Amino acid sequence: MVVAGRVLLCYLITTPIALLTAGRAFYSLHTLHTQKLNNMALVSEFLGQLTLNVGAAEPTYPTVVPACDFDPDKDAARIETAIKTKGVDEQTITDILTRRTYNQRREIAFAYEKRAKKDMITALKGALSGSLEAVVLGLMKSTTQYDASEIKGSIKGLGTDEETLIELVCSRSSTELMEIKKVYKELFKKDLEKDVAGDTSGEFKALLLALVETKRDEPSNVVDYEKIDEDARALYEAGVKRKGTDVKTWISIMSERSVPHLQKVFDRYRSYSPYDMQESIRKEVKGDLEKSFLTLVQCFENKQLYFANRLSEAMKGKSAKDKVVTRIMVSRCEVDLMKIRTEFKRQHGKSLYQTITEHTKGDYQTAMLSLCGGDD
Ligand SMILES: [Ca+2]
Repeated sequence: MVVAGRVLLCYLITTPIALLTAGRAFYSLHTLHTQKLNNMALVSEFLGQLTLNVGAAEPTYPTVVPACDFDPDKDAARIETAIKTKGVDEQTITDILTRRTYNQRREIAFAYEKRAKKDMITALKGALSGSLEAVVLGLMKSTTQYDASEIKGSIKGLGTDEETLIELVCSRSSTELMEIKKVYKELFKKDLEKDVAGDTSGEFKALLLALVETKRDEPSNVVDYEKIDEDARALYEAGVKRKGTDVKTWISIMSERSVPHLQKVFDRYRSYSPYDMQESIRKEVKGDLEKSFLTLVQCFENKQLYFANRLSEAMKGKSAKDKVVTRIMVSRCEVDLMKIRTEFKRQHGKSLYQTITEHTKGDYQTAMLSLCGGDD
């Protein structure tokens, strides 16, 4: 009881700090240094961004929360020793970095650079390899930076990893996409819209671009039943009712309406169509366009269930699809992984923790279990 109380107290104390530091999430290490100059303009810009972020923030259900009794110097020293250890002490690196929030990891990197006189990320890159390296380097990015980098990774070079691109663009909220666009530009000096347009075509391209434009309405307190009915009928008339599909109408409704509105539209849709929205998508369109619409609708209905199902699929075979598992665990651990765990257990009868235990191994498994944060 005393222990539980202490942990709760620590959480209550660290949560406002996490909120305060959340505004810094998009600052690069470079900016972190510049902040020390105590430039008034920068401070006011920082405060502006902080207000903006907190105002737009949805409630989060993280599995990774601020560590209590956090000492960045001590962590940095342990990581320095772990990197220098012959054969590299992966366990210590994993233990520390998977149990600190992004903001704490940045502080560790700052402390590391001060003491070791070199960049921690570069040092980690040299010390680690394979799936574990991907996890640790992913954790050194903010959620937004990570999402932006994953999108970049899915479209760079010859060919496109459509599956990854669809997951990222169709599952992220408008607010998240707005932040991703900003960070994408900062990181890669290119517009996300242009890169997406350059790597896709046809109606698939039109849908992704409409989403990246982030024209979605904010949820409203007023339920507009007329509009709900109108949209439901329009979706039906553009698809199941007619020969062929008026994809343009589907795209505009699904990229511009708020999520709570669309949830009601899909309910109402059943009074027009013999098939529900997902069945209708499967009947009307194919390929990447079908996958994109399905991802969108699944996320509108229950985003955490969508991720739970993605994780389950990625761990169906004998060996897990590490890339998919890593991406979801790293990108959602400070967002909604706790809820994904609940959906996973409910839908698949087995806990996410148990499933990871059975389908992964070694240091990578340790890292995934640590991000998972516990059994259900
Ligand atoms: Ca049709």
